[in-house]
Amino acid sequence: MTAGSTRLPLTVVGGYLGAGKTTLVNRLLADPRGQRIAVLVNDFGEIGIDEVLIGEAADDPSILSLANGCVCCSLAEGFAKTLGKVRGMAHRLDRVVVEVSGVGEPAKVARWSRTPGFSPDGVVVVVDGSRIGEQLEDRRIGETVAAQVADADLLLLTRADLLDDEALAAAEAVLQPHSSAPTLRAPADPALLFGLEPVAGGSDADEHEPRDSAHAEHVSCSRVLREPIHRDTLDLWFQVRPRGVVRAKGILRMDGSPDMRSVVQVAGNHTSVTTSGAWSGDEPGGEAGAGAVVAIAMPGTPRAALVKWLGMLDS
Ligand SMILES: Nc1nc2c(ncn2[C@@H]2O[C@H](COP(=O)(O)OP(=O)(O)OP(=O)(O)O)[C@@H](O)[C@H]2O)c(=O)[nH]1
Ligand SMILES: [Mg+2]
Ligand SMILES: [Zn+2]
Repeated sequence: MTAGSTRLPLTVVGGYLGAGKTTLVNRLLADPRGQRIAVLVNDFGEIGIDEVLIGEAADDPSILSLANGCVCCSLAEGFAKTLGKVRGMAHRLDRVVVEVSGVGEPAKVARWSRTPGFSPDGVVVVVDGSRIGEQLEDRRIGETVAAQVADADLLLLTRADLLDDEALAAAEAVLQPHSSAPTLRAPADPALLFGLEPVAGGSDADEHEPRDSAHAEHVSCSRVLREPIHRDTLDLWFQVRPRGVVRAKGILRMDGSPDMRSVVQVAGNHTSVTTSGAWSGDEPGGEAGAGAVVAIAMPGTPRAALVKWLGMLDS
């Protein structure tokens, strides 16, 4: 950066639903090496879950949330406004990280880093090593996932902890035809991932006209809960996930520990319930409620199936 310049490096973090983008951003915020970081998080579902989960990781990061749509298309205007806000805060920031929605096109978002006040700092695409093979072959989402991978300056392979060497090598091999970007295995040192110069030398994103066929149209649905949930209900709920559901997440109260924040995650076949601090009343769903859950499914999934599935949590 030249002296007196106030251009903020902007890093884009993309990758398919549930790949591990927020986990990566949180790791950076937990160890920011003295950098002051603003995070713009684009949650595809109607209710912003990630903004709460990111808020946990750091003392006072600047988190700006963009929920209910995708910044690469339907929310582009809202994103431009939010970037304007960030520009106004530039004097107290060192870097901006944008988590793109799990369906979005990272390169489209990276174009904004060439607007006044910002400088491009690369596109990191997070890939779930346990699912990438099947995702690339899926006729509904394969193109979306391949386009994301092709946008990467650097690829981060997650769930490496769950895979043996053979499976990891297989995941790296299926990525090869789609990208020549270097691939790191998670967890990777955030310093390697942020502070990147774009490999493409800066002109790449400008040369491409926006793809007119946007990414696959995923179906999403959310539900605010009124009562704390029983663990058995949740386990059953995991089991009866309708076909097509790729992602669900929520922050809610369990009846065994109603004063705690329970975080529910479904990413493909991986499910988890963890606790994350005390219930504050500021969680999605409002003070009187018991939290909220968002579900996202493949294009073509009947929304009614999601409505019914989420309804199980609140009956
Ligand atoms: N075992 C394992 N789990 C991971 C890894 N990375 C992420 N996860 C888990 O995967 C789930 C989804 O992770 P997130 O970081 O929320 O994924 P995301 O890409 O931000 O998801 P969306 O924003 O909804 O698209 C969480 O339960 C994480 O704890 C990893 O490297 N290994
Ligand atoms: Mg996320
Ligand atoms: Zn989009």
